[in-house]
Amino acid sequence: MLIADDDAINRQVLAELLKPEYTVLLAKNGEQALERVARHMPDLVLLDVMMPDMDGYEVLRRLRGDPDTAQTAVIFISGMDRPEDEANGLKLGASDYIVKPFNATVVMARVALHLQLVRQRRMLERLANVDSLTELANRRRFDALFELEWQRARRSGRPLSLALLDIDCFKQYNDHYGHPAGDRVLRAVARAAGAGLRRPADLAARYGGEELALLLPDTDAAQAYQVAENVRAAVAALQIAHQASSAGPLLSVSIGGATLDAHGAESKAALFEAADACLYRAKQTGRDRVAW
Ligand code: GH3
Ligand code: MG
Ligand code: MG
Ligand code: MG
Repeated sequence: MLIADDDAINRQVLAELLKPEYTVLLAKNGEQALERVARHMPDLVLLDVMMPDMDGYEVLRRLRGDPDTAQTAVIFISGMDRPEDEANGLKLGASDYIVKPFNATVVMARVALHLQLVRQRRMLERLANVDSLTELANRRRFDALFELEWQRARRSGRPLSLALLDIDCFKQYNDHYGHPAGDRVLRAVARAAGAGLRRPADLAARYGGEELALLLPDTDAAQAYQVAENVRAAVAALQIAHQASSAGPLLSVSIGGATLDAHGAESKAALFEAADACLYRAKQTGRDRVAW
């Protein structure tokens, strides 16, 4: 956690209290607090209100204004002890407000409580956005990011590529090797898809049962085709036996993709349908291939 206070004694007292249990970073002014939060992403910030140059309110406002730190838990710790001050701090988005001089036991208890809330929020976010079988982004997360990237691509005129992957003859795989073995294959394919992505903004998601979606912002058709082909080849290289397959002796995937070009007029749904039509074509023309 980060302790931000312009008073050296306050910093020291709080640090000595918290250090036995937590990793503690210190900041002696608002600028330093913002810089350390951005760099270390602490779970919790204990933030003094009255500081020269940039006060705690302004620090909190800036943290909330940056998407990376908008969720960071902040507890004000201040000598301003009027109820209005406390209410105002909470209204600005602080998680809690502790009045100085503080009671050490109460500070410890509140810090522990807020860190537990942080952990719970992270767990909820994970449950809402991550597919538990494959650990990839789930359908909900995909839909949200597809909308976001679609809007972004329309604004910027940059290309946006979408690829849909479907495991070949997977029903036969389940029938022959059993559902638990099928689940293991699904996980292996998901890992291969995730490993095939090249940029932080690229997303691999589990779209449906054994269908994955690759969302590739700022990626033109030629580049995206290459990513899809790498993923297809990576799955083939796993050399998973599929004796019951009508497509070949090894497990394979088919991938269909489409690209929104600069200022293209298509809708989001049309981009998806175009990728889906290419997936259908990849299946029709023999599977284990990419169609764009
Ligand atoms: P195709 O090559 O045409 O895609 O043939 P397919 O047999 O793969 O056909 P389809 O894509 O329609 O079949 C989906 C199969 O995927 C059926 C279903 O049992 C299986 N499946 C979907 N989700 C899961 C899962 O979570 N685990 C396992 N083991 N199987 C799944
Ligand atoms: Mg102060
Ligand atoms: Mg399918
Ligand atoms: Mg399939």
